[in-house]
Amino acid sequence: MKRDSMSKTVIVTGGAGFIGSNFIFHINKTYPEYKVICVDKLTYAGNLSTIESLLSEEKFQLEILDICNRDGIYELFRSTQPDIVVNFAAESHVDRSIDNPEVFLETNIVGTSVLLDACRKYGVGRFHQVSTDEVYGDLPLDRPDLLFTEETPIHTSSPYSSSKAAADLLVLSYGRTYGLPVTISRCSNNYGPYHFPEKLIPLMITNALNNKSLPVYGTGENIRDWLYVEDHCRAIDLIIHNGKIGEVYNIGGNNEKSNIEIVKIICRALKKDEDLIKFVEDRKGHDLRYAIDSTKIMRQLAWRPQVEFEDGIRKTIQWYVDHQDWWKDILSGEYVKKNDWIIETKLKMER
Ligand code: NAD
Ligand code: TDX
Repeated sequence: MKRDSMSKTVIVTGGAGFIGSNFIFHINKTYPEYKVICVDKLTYAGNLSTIESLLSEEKFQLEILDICNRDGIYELFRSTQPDIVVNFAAESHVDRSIDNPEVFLETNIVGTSVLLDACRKYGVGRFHQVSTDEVYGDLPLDRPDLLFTEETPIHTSSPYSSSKAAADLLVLSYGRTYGLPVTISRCSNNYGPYHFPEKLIPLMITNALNNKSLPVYGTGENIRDWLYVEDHCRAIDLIIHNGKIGEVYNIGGNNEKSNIEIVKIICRALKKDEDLIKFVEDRKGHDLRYAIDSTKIMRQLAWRPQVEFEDGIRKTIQWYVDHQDWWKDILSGEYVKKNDWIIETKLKMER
């Protein structure tokens, strides 16, 4: 990867969550001269123990802040003058959006608009929106020839995907109307370390390790295109440094698997009986299949997924076996107390 010798200040929102934390580790390793400011509200999905090792680093700053807090965000941008903003902060779980859409509209749409306004006001050089393949809706199961391209019309199914699509449209409109230097990436399903155990892969691994049942929605035939989280992080790195302003980039693993296949792979790897699998009521509006055509980012930015699914899923399962404290603290709710403790001790001492 081409290294940019100039030091930059990068704001990463949602950095205490799954992909945001992996992205901060990636930037920290690849560009040690960069200053990273993690902005996170610490919703149920934010976990400071994930990024605890960074808190004592000189080039890392943590701001416990809601992206919807306009005054707070403006003050942060004024005082730190970021070069690049990468927006991961979001409500990200489809099932929660079906139960309670409102907070999705607040964070995913209003929050994004606050960040865009801050970028305008303080002349930020690049705003990158981390979006999702779910904005394209779904594809039929019996047409493997069809893939989402960047030209596929937006056609959302859930309150979550609708809120992400609305944010994408806002981002593009700020590019056109105000000339804001924006880019968007739309990625397929990620997996890897620090994935919150409400999502399919970590839920199945942690339930299997606890000998609990494995709830598969509907028939389990729905298909997702899985990408190892580090490959997603490398793609975003390439886009923020070399991507064309105003462009949308699809990112996918070219690795389609049905949900039931995934669950059986996990059972085999952990030597658990498939009797643990329980078919349960289907998700409302359940998207059938996602499949991404990544030709554009491969051609323009020479990105390729580097982690084969067999390796990635083996590493991921092993990570959950080796880091039981991390996810058991989440299941027990202890991580919320640990967040408070880290804020009280480490964060206050740093200041
Ligand atoms: P996550 O739920 O694990 O993390 C979200 C983080 O955002 C948490 O740390 C949370 O505390 C923080 N946050 C939520 N609301 C906030 C607010 N109002 N202000 C500040 N911080 C707030 O999510 P993830 O899976 O890491 O997803 C990150 C981004 O990537 C999201 O924008 C999501 O839409 C997108 N995405 C995810 C996937 C995937 O497979 N997980 C795939 C494609 C795109
Ligand atoms: O218990 C479950 N049983 C089950 O069968 C859960 C939690 C999920 N599923 C199914 C639903 C989906 O078909 O597994 C598939 C994956 O579900 P999730 O892990 O909830 O992911 P998905 O809905 O595909 O959305 C994910 O990818 C796109 C992320 O959560 C989004 O943030 C991202 O935009």
